Amino acid sequence: MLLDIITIFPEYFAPLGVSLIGKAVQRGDIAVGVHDLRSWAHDPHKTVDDTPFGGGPGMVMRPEPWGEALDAVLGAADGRAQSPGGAPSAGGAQLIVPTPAGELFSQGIAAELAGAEHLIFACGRYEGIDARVVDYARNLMPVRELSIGDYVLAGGEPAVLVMVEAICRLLPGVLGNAGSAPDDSFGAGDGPMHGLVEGPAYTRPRAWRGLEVPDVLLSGNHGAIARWRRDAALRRTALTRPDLVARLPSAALSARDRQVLSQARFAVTGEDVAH
Ligand code: 6GU
Repeated sequence: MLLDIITIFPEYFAPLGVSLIGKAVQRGDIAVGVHDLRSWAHDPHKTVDDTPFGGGPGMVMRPEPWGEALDAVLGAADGRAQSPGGAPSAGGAQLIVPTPAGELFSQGIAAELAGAEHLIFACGRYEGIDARVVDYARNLMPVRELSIGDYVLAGGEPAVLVMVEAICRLLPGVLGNAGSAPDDSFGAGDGPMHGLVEGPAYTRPRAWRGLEVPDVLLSGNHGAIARWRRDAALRRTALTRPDLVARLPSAALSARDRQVLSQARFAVTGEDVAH
């Protein structure tokens, strides 16, 4: 997978050299290009922003550097794919624009994006990027405007770090333990934890400061352990994320699941689960 990140703060992406993603880059499973938007600003001050038409506070990022940046990043990818020259086209590229006004990023979107060949991230600062940049880019490639949650960051950079990590850990070979992803909270796919957050985990020692590991986890009874884990996930989800419980399809709930949820104070109806 090829990742290109366009930003006025290239230093922000140093963490991509660390941990699982850093190792995947070293192995060549992921190629990351971090590009300084200012290299496509041509005035002496390398200006990338201006005041908003119509007035109002803050600054808007000018379209010209963004247009050149996108053309250059697409052109370079075209070159690598050894396709004929000419106007930049977007082979397998998709543009991701982080913005608090975007669609909410989720495990499902991470899984979709993990199938892409080439992702380009356009990090906006100030009050955003001139809206024509996204209009222009939509003629070249699929574009997704994505938010990582209902709060406002000063810029898209930390959101891109979050999205890149969520996407890249789903690539084959990136996660140390290949079995981990299907059991994650929000489990991609139809694993046992699909739609739930994960319950607690324990390791040695068996007793620590007077606190014991639940006996069932030491029993060697895999069926009982799986059931205990599902019960714990249901209870924790009921407590911390009632919105997720409300979205569980009733067909996904066994009689035992319903019993656990109702003990966790969820009324379980025929069709779906109501608080
Ligand atoms: Cl993607 N960008 C900014 N600036 N703020 C955010 C966000 C993105 N997602 C949540 N808040």
